[in-house]
Amino acid sequence: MIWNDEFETLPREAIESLQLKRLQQTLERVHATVPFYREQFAKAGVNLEQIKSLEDLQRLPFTLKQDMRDNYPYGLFAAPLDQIVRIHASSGTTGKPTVVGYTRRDIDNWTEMMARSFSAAGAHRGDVIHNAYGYGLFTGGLGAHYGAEKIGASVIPMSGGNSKKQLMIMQDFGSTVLTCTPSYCLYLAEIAAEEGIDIRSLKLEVGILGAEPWSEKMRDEIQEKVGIRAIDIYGLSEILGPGVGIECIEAQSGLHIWEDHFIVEIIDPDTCEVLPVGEQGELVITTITKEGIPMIRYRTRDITRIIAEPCICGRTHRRLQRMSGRSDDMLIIRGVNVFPSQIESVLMSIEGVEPHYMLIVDRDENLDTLEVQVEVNEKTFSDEIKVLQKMSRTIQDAIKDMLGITCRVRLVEPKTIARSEGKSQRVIDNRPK
Ligand code: DLL
Repeated sequence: MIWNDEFETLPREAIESLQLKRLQQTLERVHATVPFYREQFAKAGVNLEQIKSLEDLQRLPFTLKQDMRDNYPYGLFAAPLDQIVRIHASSGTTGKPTVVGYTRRDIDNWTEMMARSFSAAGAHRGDVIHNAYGYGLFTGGLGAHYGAEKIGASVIPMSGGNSKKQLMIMQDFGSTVLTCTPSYCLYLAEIAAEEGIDIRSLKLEVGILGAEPWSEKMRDEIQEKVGIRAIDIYGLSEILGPGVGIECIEAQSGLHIWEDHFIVEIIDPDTCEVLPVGEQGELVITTITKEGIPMIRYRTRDITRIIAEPCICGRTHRRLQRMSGRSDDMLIIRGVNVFPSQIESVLMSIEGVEPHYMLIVDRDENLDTLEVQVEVNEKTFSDEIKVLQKMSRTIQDAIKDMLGITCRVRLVEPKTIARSEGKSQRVIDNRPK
C-alpha cells in the first residue's frame, strides 16, 4: 500500500521543483545558523544566490564524517538545543561518536518516512511488528518503533539480544513482521532450530532487514529458511536513521529513496566527480527538510547506483540498487578491489555452505593474503576429508573465477563463527596500517 499517495507518486518535474525550493531553504538555514557551513561555502567561493538549479548543488563542498567529529557534539546543529527533542549517536569503531539531533518536526518527518517504508514493505494496521533493532543511541529501534505505531500496527519493542525470549514472544504474540539486521534474522532461525521450533510455521510474513550490507543470495537464504519475504531497508544516522530508502514488496528490487526529503548524487570516490545516472559509485546525500542537523552533500561511503527506470509499484521516487558495501570496507587485495558482499554471493551459491563466514586479511612477505573461513552444515562437516577438500577447492576456484583472487579456504564446524545481535563483523584486517 502507498502510505502517502500525494507525495510518493509525484511526477518527476514536481519532485524536482520541490527539491530545489527545499534545497534553497535548507542552504539559507545552514548559512544563517552553522558557522561550519558558512566557512565552507566561503572557502569554495559560493554565494547562495548562485544556487538556482539542482545542478548548482555540485558547486557546494562535501561534508564528511570527520567534519561531524571535528564539530562534536553539537557544532553542526542548525537549531538551538531547546528545539531539539531527541539525540542519537552512532558509535563508530574509533574515537568520538557522531551526534545527531532532531527537532519535533524532524521526528514527525522521520516517522512519516518510516510509515511509508513499512507500508512499502507490505506492513499495515493489524500487523504485529516485532522490533528487534536496538533501542538506545542507535537509531534503529526508536526509528522503526515510531513508524510502526504510525501505521497503526501493534509494535513489540524487543530491542536486540536474548534470542530465546525473542522466539517465545514471536510464537506467543503472533508476530507477523520482524525488524532486525539480516544477520540477526539468520541467527534467530538458527536458535529456533536448536530449540526445536519450526520458524517457518510462525506467523511471520515479512522481515524488514537492514543496517548492514547483505547480498541477493543472502536474501534467498533468509526467505527460504525463515519463510518470509525479506525486504531491504537502508538508512544512516547522519542523515536520518532507518527509512532513508526501502524496497517495495511488489518489486523487491532497488530501494526507493524519499526524494521529497533527500537529494541523492553518485560520485566517483577517488575524483569526487558526479557520475551520470546509472553508474556505480559513492552515494552522496543532501537533506532538504531537516531542521536539527541538515547535511549538505554528505559522503556516505556507501557504494550503489541510481535506478531511474519507473517501478511497477507506482512510486515515482527513484531507487538505489542494494548497497554493495562501504568504500571503507572495500578490501584491496593484491590490487584487486573486493567487497565482502561479493565473496558472500559466491559462498552462498555453493551447496552445503552456511551463511556464516569471516574474511581474514593479512600480509605475508609484502603480499596480501586472504583467508575465507566459512561454516559448512553438519552433514558436510562429518563427511570424509576428501569431500571437504573438494569443497574447499570448489570455493577457491569460484572465488578465483568471479573475483580473480586466490584465497585460502578454511571450512569450519557449524556454529564456530561469532554471531551478532546487531551489525555483523565479517572482516578482520591484520595488515600493518
Ligand atoms: O544502520 C540505520 C538503520 C537502522 C538502517 C535500521 C536500517 C535499519 P548507522 O548505524 O548510522 O545507521 O549505520 C549506517 O550502515 O552508511 C551503511 O554503511 C550501513 N547500512 C545501513 N543500511 C544498510 C543496507 C543505521 N540496507 C550505515 N544495506 C550505512 C547495506 C546498510 N548497508
